[in-house]
Amino acid sequence: MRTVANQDKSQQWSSKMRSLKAALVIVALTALGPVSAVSAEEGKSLPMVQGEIKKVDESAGKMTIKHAAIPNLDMEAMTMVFKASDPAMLSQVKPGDKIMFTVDKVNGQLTVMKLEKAK
Ligand SMILES: [Cu+2]
Repeated sequence: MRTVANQDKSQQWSSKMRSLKAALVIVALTALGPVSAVSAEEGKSLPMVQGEIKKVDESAGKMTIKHAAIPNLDMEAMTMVFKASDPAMLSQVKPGDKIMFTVDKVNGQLTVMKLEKAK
């Protein structure tokens, strides 16, 4: 009797371990999923930069921004023109708006990659 009971317990135990392992695999896959999605979307993580919109030129697809230092471009604070990576950005802002944005060099042009209004 005793032996049978012990065998039962060990079978239960190993089946618990199996489901635990399965759960861990699922957790690991779930954790990896969003990370790879983000890196595929953004390519690389760019630092957010503070700025203020000075001018919006929708026909040229550009905007003038008074910006803080841009670490990834090794650039000091100044006012300059940037290309918009998405034309929709230009209709979201107007001169005087305080923004947070990221910049990268795309085909040799300094381009706003991400833009959001600062709160
Ligand atoms: Cu600049």
